[in-house]
Amino acid sequence: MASSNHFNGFAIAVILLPAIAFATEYVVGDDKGWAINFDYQAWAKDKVFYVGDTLVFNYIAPNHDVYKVNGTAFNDCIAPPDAEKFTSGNDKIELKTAGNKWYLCGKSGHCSTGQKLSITVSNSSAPQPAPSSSSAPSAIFVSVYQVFIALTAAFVVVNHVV
Ligand SMILES: *[C@@H]1O[C@H](CO)[C@@H](O)[C@H](O)[C@H]1NC(C)=O
Ligand SMILES: *[C@@H]1O[C@H](CO)[C@@H](O)[C@H](O)[C@H]1NC(C)=O
Ligand SMILES: [Cu+2]
Repeated sequence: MASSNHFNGFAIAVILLPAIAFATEYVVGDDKGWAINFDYQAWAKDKVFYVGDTLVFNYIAPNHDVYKVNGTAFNDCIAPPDAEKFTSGNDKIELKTAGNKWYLCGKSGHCSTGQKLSITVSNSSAPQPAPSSSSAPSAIFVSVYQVFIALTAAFVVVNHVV
C-alpha cells in the first residue's frame, strides 16, 4: 500500500512539472515597473510570451492604470472608455490567447512618453526556448522548486527500493 502511494506521488510530481515550468510571470519594466519615460518595446524585445504566462504591472495607484486596447488605439495613444481597464497598481494579466496584445496607460500624456506595451503571445505548444535568467526572474524560483521536487522524488524512490 505504502509503495503504491509513493509511486503515485512521484508520478504526480512528474506530470505537474511541465505546467509549472512553462508558466512565466513577467514584471513589466522589471524594477522600474509601469512608468513614463521607459522603453517597453526594448524591454519586451528579447522575450517570448506564451499562452499561460502572466504580465504584472506594478505602479502606485492611482498615478497610472492599464488599458488593454487594440492596435489602432495603441498607435494613436487612445484609452477607449469601453476598453478593459486595470487600476490596482499590482495588475496581474494572464495571457489567455495567442496573438498581438496592446496595453497603455490612460493617464493624460503618459502613453505618448512611452508608457505603452505591445507584445505577441505564442501558442504554448510552440517550442520553449531556454529561459534566460535576466529576462525571467521567476525562472530561478521554478528551478529551485524543480530541484526540490526532483530530490524529494529521488528520496522517495530510493527509500522505497531499499
Ligand atoms: C479599436 O478600438 C476602438 C475603441 O474601442 C474602436 O473604436 C475601433 O473600432 C477598434 N478598431 C478595430 C480595428 O477593432
Ligand atoms: C493557436 O492554436 C490554436 C489551436 O491550435 C489555433 O486555433 C490558433 O490559430 C493558434 N494561434 C496562433 C496565433 O498561432
Ligand atoms: Cu501612467
